[in-house]
Amino acid sequence: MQNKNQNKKCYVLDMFPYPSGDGLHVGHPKGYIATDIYSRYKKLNGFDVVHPMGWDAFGLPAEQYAIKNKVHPSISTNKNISNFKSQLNKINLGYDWNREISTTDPKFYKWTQWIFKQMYKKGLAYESYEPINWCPSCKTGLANEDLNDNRCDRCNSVVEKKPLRQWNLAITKYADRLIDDLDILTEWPEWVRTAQRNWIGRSEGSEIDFKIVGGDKKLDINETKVGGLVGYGTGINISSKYSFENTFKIFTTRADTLFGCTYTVLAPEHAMVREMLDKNIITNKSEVEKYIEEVKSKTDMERSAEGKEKTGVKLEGVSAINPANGKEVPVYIADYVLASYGTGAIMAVPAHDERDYEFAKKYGVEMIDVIERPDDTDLGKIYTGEGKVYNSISWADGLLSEDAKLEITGHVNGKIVTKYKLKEWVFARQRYWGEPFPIVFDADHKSYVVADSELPVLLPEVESYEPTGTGESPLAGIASFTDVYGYINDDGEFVSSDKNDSRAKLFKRETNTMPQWAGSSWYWLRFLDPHNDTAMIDKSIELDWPQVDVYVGGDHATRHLIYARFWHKFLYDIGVVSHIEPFKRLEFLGFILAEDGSKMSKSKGNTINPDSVVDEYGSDTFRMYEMFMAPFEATAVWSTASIRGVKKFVERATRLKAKVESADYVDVKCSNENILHQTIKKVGEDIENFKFNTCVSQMMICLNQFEENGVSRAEYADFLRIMAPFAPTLCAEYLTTDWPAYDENKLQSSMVKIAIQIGGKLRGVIDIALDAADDEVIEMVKSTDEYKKYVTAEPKKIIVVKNKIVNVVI
Ligand code: ANZ
Repeated sequence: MQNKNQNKKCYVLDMFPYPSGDGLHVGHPKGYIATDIYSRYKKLNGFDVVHPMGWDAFGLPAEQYAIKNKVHPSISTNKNISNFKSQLNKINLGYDWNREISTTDPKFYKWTQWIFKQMYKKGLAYESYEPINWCPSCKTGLANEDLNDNRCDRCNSVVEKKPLRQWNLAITKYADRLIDDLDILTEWPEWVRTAQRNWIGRSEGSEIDFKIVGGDKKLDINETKVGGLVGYGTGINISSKYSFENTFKIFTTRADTLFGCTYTVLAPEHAMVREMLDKNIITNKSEVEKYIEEVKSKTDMERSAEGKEKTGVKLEGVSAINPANGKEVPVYIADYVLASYGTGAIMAVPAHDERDYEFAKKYGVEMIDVIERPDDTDLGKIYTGEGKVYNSISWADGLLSEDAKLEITGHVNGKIVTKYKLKEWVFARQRYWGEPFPIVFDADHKSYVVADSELPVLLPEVESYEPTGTGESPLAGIASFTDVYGYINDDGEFVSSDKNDSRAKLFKRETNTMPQWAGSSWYWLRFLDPHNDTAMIDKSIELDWPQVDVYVGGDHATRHLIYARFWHKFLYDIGVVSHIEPFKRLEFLGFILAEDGSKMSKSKGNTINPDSVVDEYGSDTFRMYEMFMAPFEATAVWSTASIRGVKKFVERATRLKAKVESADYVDVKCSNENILHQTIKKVGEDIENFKFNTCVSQMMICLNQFEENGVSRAEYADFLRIMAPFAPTLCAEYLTTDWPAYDENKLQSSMVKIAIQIGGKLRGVIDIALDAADDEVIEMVKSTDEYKKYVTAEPKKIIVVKNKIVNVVI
């Protein structure tokens, strides 16, 4: 690619849509209009701009549409794409269609498969058999990111846990970098960065082993000798008293409070609970089983909701031993402890943890205070802050929390660990409409990636693409796809060959497909070099365009934007890209709501089709209205009354254009210099800052003044130049000319309007130089027709209020 100017490049990108069968409603193009204005503005300022559009066309939505409408997904997808495209063209969006891509195009997904292959080779893509989220209605496994409070993001069904053979991507290996590099993303909204930090959820803490004991008590000869205090430092092994002993790990961020632990909690799903039930160690078995059953229907979000009444059941017949002092404490199961976080077990410190406090109060568990409060905090109330340890043990008392965490963890042979809420990325889907994996298996189910010459692994045309629901992808039933003959080459990669080749063996292809998020995790790179057959992107092009300059969208604060950053960092690690972050600046748009203030959706029947709005009002009005409605990042409500107001403005601008073109000067009464230069400055700056609504209002102010004062052809041409990115139909001939420059000296008005008041009544206005001397002002007032008409005798007094008013007292 040739660059006009080595320094001035601008890559402006929209989050590309999935081409749904519903088409666009008026909420969708808001971001596209903004990027179009921004791109056109940058071009007018001499930038080499890349502004492409493409289609995120694989995945569940496209497939579900296809199933519902009984057409093959490839056919319906193509149809939907052409519908989207014509809708976008109708809004006069100047995309560079030479760069168009679709994630479903084998030429594109060849490289999606290639990236997966590189991840596999680096050990970042691996199979596992753990229970994963399973949507019973979509009949597929899902990643954590595909859930909203344990419900499927697509269909709202409560997901189940189902053990399934899976491909995982080791995104957790990148967790620290994904958090730490947020610091360089200074042009991202702060709330998105916070959302990502919380999603990744890094916690520094300690893992500490607790012994759990139960069952029959054996005779213990030592008990009396040590006065009941057994455990660490006493040389007595407490567990010898019981028939059952085991250990479980807890995760805590507050090891400094270990001496204040008065009970422990296992998540109801904890494996040790099951074990102890099965071995009849727990004596209130039916009560415990009942509680476990109740918890099953609750989502993690419900379970951890703040202020929710705490529930739980004490495990009778067992106790845990605090490793710091050997004290026996009760063991509970409670749903506020989640199986999916930390180790699924906690030490509870009711004196210093809110949830433990509520629980202990309800169930009458002891509280031990071990952190000194700052002076102004009431004793007796729970204190969750850090401070000085006391009430613990001589060597720990007096330490500050920070040091105590390390010391105490060390003393009980615990481990300092970092935990993340982020889970590995469950990457396989048991569906048809996705990228096939570049993986084959031998007879022993050993996996191999395919050689580059085998890419792309094409998605076969099939008759039946509906999900099987068995946990197998529909591809599993297609022998012509699954069965391949070939051999493993010197690089350990699979090469297909003739069945009769001496090296040939039968291999089976992976039949899962990749999730919808795969293609969108790198697509911005492909736009830069969409037709390259030998590389995903040419190295020199990548060096010229190392980052997307502005990325615009209204969704995916965490999901797509975390996946994309992860893949980009991986591509950086293997030398494909030269920057560690893909998106320099991020602009998040606010949604457009239906006229009644509710969310627009096909099912509610309250969507407005942009096609009909454009037919009625024209694309310029539609574009300007969407920008004018509200600040870009704010939610806005569609209003037919307001779009009419914008239409009037566009019509006035059109009429004035015709007038100016037919005569060089249109009734020029006074200079428009200030307003014009102010408008050039403001609109330019506001476009840079994505403040499009104030651009439009400034243009309205400017037009008002032109209409009042009259305007010269040259002045109006400048106005149309700044209006061109917004209204490219009306201003078509100005789209290729330069953005006008403003003159700093012309921003301040040199003239003022001064009102003439005669005998207490407003009689007229004069235009005069700013800060003119009083004599000069009086002179001018006296020469007006109004003065001659209303002042018949010598006035009593003439009072001049500088730059404002002249009061003639008669
Ligand atoms: C004892 C303690 C004392 C705690 C104290 C806090 C304050 P973050 O920051 O979110 O990582 N915890 C650990 N695993 C849990 C699970 N699976 N379900 C519910 N809660 C869990 O929080 C870590 C803290 O959350 C841990 O530190 C633990 O409570 C609790 F004064 O341990 B703490």
